[in-house]
Amino acid sequence: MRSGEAMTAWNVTMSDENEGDDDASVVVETRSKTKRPPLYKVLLLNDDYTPMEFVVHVLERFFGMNHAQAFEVMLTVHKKGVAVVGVFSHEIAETKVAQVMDFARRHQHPLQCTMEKE
Ligand code: TYC
Repeated sequence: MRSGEAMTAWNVTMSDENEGDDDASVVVETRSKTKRPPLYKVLLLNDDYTPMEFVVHVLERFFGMNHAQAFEVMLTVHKKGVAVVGVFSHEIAETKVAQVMDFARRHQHPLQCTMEKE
């Protein structure tokens, strides 16, 4: 099945008193449209004060990047102003944003991290 395509399932149900072993069985079929949950981009924003090494550390610590990847993404944010640093479910994205914002606040850096629906 292609990505983004709706899935069609057929649920077959029978009444309790009729187990389906004679002709009076009632078969009810309902079509279920199963939607995949929406995904959220986590964005890191540039500022003039947060040290580059701190941002690299954030990307390694909270987004599982190796040092080279983290350095590259940090430079993208520094040059372009913003970059997507990961795509997650709503709950995981919210947790990542909270972790980054809390870590930055504790270290007194103005680093900003936000999320938006993909
Ligand atoms: N612009 C910052 C500096 O020059 C570095 C920086 C990069 C800050 C990425 C935030 O998300 C950021 N020290």
